[in-house]
Amino acid sequence: MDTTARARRRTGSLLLAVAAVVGGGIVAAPAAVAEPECLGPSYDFDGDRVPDAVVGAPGGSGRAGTVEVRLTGDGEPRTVVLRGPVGFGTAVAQLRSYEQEGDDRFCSQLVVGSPEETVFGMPRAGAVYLYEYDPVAATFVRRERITADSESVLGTPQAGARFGAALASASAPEETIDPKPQLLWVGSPGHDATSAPDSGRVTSFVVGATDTTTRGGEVFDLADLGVRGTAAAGAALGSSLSVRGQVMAAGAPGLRVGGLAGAGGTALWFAPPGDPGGLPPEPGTQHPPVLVHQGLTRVQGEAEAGDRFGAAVHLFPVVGDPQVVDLAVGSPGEDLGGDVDAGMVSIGRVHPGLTQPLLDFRSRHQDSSGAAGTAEDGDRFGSAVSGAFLRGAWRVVVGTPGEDVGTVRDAGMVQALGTWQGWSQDSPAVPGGAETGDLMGATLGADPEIVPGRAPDVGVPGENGGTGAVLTGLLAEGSVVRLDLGAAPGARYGRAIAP
Ligand SMILES: [Ca+2]
Ligand SMILES: [Ca+2]
Ligand SMILES: [Ca+2]
Ligand SMILES: [Ca+2]
Repeated sequence: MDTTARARRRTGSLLLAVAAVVGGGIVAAPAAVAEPECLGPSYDFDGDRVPDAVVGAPGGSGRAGTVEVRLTGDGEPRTVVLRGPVGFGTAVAQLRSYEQEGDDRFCSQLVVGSPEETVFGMPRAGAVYLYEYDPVAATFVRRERITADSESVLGTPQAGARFGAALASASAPEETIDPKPQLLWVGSPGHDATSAPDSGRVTSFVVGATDTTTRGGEVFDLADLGVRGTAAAGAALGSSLSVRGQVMAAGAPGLRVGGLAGAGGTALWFAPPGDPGGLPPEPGTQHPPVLVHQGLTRVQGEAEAGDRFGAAVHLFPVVGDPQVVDLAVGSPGEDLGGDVDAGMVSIGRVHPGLTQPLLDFRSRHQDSSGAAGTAEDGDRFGSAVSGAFLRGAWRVVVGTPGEDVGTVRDAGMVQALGTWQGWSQDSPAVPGGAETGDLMGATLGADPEIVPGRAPDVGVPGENGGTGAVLTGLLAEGSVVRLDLGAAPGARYGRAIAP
C-alpha cells in the first residue's frame, strides 16, 4: 500500500491535549505530577482494580450464544450474563476509549464477537457488540452494534465473512498515565477478495468516549502483502489475532505457501513508532506489514500442506524492552515423523525498529526438551497459545486438545513450555476427570499479561457433551483449581476466554 492510499483510508482526528493555565506569573518548570487516569487493569469493568473474567459460550445448532462476566466486585463477586444469537461469544475482548478526564468508565469496555449474525439479509456477515459497565445498574449497557456496514468502518459487509470471529485490542496493566483510545481489531476470516474466496480480512477502528461512531484504523488484506487471487484464496486471514506494543499479529491458517494448500501464515502489522494505539497517523513512519510462514529461512521447519501455521497466535511482552515482542504461532496440523496432526509451535522475536523485523523462529513440539507428553497422531498441539510468567520467565502456554489421556480419546491437556510440566483433567487437584472429547486446551485466556503472575484460564469446550467448562487457577502456582461449567449441552462454554 502506498502512503497516499494509506492516508486516504485513514480518517482519524487528532486528540488534542489541553494544558491547564496557571495564573499569577512565571511558573518555573514544575515537577510533572502525573496521576494515573485509568486505575484498574484492562478487563476490570467494575472498578475494584481486579480484572473480571469473561467467558464466551457461542452455542450452535439452534442454541443461542451467551457471554458470562464474573465481576470480582471488591470481594463480593457477581456474575452477569449477556445473551445473543447463535455464535454470540465466539470471541471476547476489551477496548479502551478513554479520551479525557472523567472518561473512567471507558478505560475498559467489553467487546463481544457475533460472527454468525445476518446483516441486511446477508447470512453470517457478522457483528461486534460494545458494552460499557454501568456501576449504578450493576450491569453492562450496550453502546453499539458494529458491522462492516457501520459508519466509517472500512469495507462492506459480505455474506459468510464472519466479521467478529476474532477480536483483539491492546490491553494495559493498572495505573495508566495519560490513557488513549486504542484500536479494536476485528477478524473476518470468511471475507472474499477479488478472485480469492475466503481469503479473509482484518479491520480496525477506534471508538471515542463522547459518541460511538467508529473512526480511524485500517482495512488489512493479504493484498497489502502482495498476496492476491488464487494464492490468497482460502487463507482465512483474521482467524486468530493478538496485539501487543506496536505489533498486531493475524493468523491466516489456510494460506497457500509455495503452492501447498493450508500450510498457513501469520501477517504482522506495525503501528507508527511511539503510537501503540495507531492514532494519530504519521504516514511514512511505520514499518510495512510482513508475512511469517515456514517457507522463510528464518523460520525453522518446512511449509507443508495442512500445517495450519497461524491457527493460533500470541504476542508476549519482553522484559526490559517495550519496543520488541515475542510471537508464538501454533500450527496444529503439523505432522511430526509419521504422526499426523501432532502439532507444533513456532516462537520468535519481532523488532518493529529493524528493516528486517523478524528474528529467528524456532520450533517446539511435544518431543522437544522442556515439553510434557509425546507427539502422537491427532494431538493438535498448538491449537491454542498464550503466556504465563512462571518460575522467573515468560513461558509459552500451549493447548493440546487432541491429546489422549490413557485410553481416553481427545481429553486434552495444557502445558507451559520449558517447565516439563503439563496438566490433564486426570492430574492431581484438577477437577472434572479426563473424558472422551473434553478437548481441554482447545482455548486459553488471551491476555493474562495484564496482571503480574497471572496465568491464562483454560477452556474445556467439550466437557459434558459440549456443555463446556473453564478451568481457573491451573497454571498459577499455589492456586486452587476451579471448574466452572456451562449452562446446558451444546453451549460450548469456554469457546472464548479473557483475560
Ligand atoms: Ca473487577
Ligand atoms: Ca511444517
Ligand atoms: Ca501427545
Ligand atoms: Ca472432563
